[in-house]
Amino acid sequence: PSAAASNAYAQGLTQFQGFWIPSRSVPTSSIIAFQKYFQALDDDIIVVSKPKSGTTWLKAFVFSIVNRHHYTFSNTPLNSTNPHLLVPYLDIHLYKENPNPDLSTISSPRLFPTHLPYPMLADSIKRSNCRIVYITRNPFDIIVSLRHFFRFMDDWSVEDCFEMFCRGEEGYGPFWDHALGYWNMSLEKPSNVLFLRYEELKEDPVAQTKRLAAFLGFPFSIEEEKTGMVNEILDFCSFNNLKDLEVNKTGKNPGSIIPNNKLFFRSGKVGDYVNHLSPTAVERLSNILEEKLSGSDLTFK
Ligand code: PAP
Repeated sequence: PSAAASNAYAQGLTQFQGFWIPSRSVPTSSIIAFQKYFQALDDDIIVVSKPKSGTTWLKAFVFSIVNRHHYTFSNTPLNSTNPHLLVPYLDIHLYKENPNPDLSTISSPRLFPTHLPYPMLADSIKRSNCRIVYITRNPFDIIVSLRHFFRFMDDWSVEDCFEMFCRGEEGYGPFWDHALGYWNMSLEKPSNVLFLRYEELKEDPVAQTKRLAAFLGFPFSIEEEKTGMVNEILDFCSFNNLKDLEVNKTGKNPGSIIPNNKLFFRSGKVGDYVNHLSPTAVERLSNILEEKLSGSDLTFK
């Protein structure tokens, strides 16, 4: 690995409450403020992901499902606003801009995305009856996606990213602890925590969309199922449709360090890692995962 990426601190990561936080974009003070002041409401929806696991997709998806009676596909704000601007993060945006933001004017259900691991969520979320949707993805594709994404600021090779990941030293890592936290909670409190996988959404989109909508408390009616609403939402939120919207092709979110919205849409495929990681590397990380996840039923293919 190159010197630049060989050390978590050199990448701007800070070890905080057991995880590596990219503290250039998420100062630990904004996490502390969120933990101290955030007051969850029972109908809040917390949308959680590790970077590059399907965040952009899930934000658009959850927004479209819960707002389907308010907007049509021609007037939804997703046509002109990138999902990250429309549904801002708790930690990266809201509590970074203001340690105690007024969130009371947001109409319900409030959607709050975050990359934070379960143990770092505000206690009020854990005590409330709100819903948490977690999306994860096979870590091999995450590594490749991360490497392409961060090329705008770091000259990492895929090997650099891979080595970091194997040590658990990536933003919001270790990956296995992040996933296990939400996995265990989804078993303990299935009506409050839903565990989704990027690959399952791709493989069986209709069933997963119905599952998500029912979990969120916005199930599809028989009439909606008959008239094709599930597929309309899927088509609207598909990689190709979102990627080709002008705002995502040529736009940039104001105030964001991400140079353009296009970066959120690369190839949107499952299994692209085979073109970037050697079989030896895949085997090595598979062994690490097996060890780290042993004792749980959580597995990644
Ligand atoms: P973020 O953490 O920066 O928000 P996130 O959205 O979690 O990134 O992940 C980006 C990945 O989701 C990219 O994967 P890739 O690099 O392997 O291509 C991106 O292409 C993919 N993606 C973005 N939007 C969609 C979508 N609507 N459907 C499927 N995949 C998507």
